Amino acid sequence: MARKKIALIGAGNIGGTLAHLCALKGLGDVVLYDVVDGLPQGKALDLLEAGPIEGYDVNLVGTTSYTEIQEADVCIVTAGLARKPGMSRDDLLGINCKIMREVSENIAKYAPNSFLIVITNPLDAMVTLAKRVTGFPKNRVVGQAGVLDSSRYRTFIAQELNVSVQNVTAMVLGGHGDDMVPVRSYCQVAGISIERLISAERLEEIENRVRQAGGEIVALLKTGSAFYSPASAAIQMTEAYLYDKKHILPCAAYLEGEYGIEGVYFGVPVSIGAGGVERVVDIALSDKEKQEMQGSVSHVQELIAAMDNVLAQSA
Ligand code: TXD
Repeated sequence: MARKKIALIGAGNIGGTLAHLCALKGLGDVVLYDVVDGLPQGKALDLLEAGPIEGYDVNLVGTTSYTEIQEADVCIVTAGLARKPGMSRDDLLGINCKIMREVSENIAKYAPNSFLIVITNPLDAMVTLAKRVTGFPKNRVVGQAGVLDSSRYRTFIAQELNVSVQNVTAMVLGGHGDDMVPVRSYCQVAGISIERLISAERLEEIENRVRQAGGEIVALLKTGSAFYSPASAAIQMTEAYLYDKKHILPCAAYLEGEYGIEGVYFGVPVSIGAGGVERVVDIALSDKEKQEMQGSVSHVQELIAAMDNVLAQSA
């Protein structure tokens, strides 16, 4: 059977880490694309030369030409600017809109049957634009944010209780902004409700740290944003698709009435398998969580309106 082909659009910090993980896990042949000549070629060659040591046989190609992504099975987009200290994700809207439009046109042209995962910020707007421009059905366009935000929640809970991260299940839903929704009622440690283990006040502090966790890393790095963990998150989604896992993961999915939300991309639990986003999983939320979801949807809708303005001005 031929190896799968994974196209990584953007060969920066996340793109390079994605390529490394794809190779280490043997997910398929990798094409790294970027507009900066030399960057994708250099990273691909470097990774290829690690192959004999790590024992992977996958091929890695770096390119500035979209023809190389021809017939890719999966496209993961990280092309665009990343945050610097003092910037919100929404500040990236203007510049990343233009980049996402160009990237999406080329994906539609060269990899029309691919499963498309968007990572570029502001995530909820960028994934919306990718769906519009590619014209792909909603099951083949998904945004990565919730897997990462949930992993941050799980990390902090595991640290707090000094237990294995593998014992902690948690979900963060909603938009990928500071008003994201850590769903406390579904957070468990070895099946035990988190509310039995940590006080409400302390949980509030931990959840606030989750909401600010992206900014915490930006403030430390000073020149960019998190990249190891966002890459791991997108790879988990890629594996769910390639191995038809039906893995339930929190992702930005296009909603048509689910959770009472119509016509926007929003972070909800979905099942990912060979059909892409195969279904949205409906979970009962507390009144407080429902209210927080509403607040977060309003923010996403404002972001989309701002994006439409930017697009109208540049048309
Ligand atoms: O969970 C999440 N969704 C995120 C998203 C978590 C962390 C960071 N997130 C966002 O991902 C971040 O705000 C950025 O918008 C993207 C990519 O982050 P990364 O850290 O990889 O940024 P880099 O290192 O700056 O890499 C971006 C690359 C860089 O090499 C540029 O040359 C390239 O994008 N770029 C392009 N590639 C292709 N096509 C075009 N037009 C283009 N323009 C820039």
